[in-house]
Amino acid sequence: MEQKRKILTLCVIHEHPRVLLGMKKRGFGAGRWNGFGGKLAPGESIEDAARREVREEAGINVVSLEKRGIIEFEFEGNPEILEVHIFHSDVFEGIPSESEEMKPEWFHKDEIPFDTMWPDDIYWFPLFLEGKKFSGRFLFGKDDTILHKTLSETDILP
Ligand code: 8OG
Repeated sequence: MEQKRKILTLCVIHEHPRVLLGMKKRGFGAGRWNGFGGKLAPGESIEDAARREVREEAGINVVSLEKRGIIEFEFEGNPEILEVHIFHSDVFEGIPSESEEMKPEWFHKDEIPFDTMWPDDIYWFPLFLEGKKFSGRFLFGKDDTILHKTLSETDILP
């Protein structure tokens, strides 16, 4: 079966010791806290898409931006692969504000609401908060249960 790959961005603002997450109000992942991100616009680079999505969803401009991870997500019975590029930012301009898609809120790094986040986040967030780079793959089954996972630290990210 041919596998279709879709590239997505995800940016987490980490102003130590606090982390900015948004409650996703609609669409894929609604009802979950997450970083800010989404699909690339035609012709857009991955980094430009990451900046644009944070601006649109949280009303702020990221000044620093560092890629920290790439994770591939697959859903059983669906040939599509979601390739999510995860970015860290600790310098931004503006005040986070609610958008049609996201309601931003700060969380202390020890109080991240993993039970209302994607179930894979609990595995990679600690690496992210420690400043590590990582790559991995998660296969989800029914009700977003994790059927298979690989996750490892890496020095190089494309
Ligand atoms: O454009 P849209 O809102 O559908 O983009 C989906 C966002 O969700 C995008 O930022 C990537 C992100 N995302 C996934 N899967 C997962 C996941 O398993 N964990 C987290 N934290 N984010 C995810 O697509």
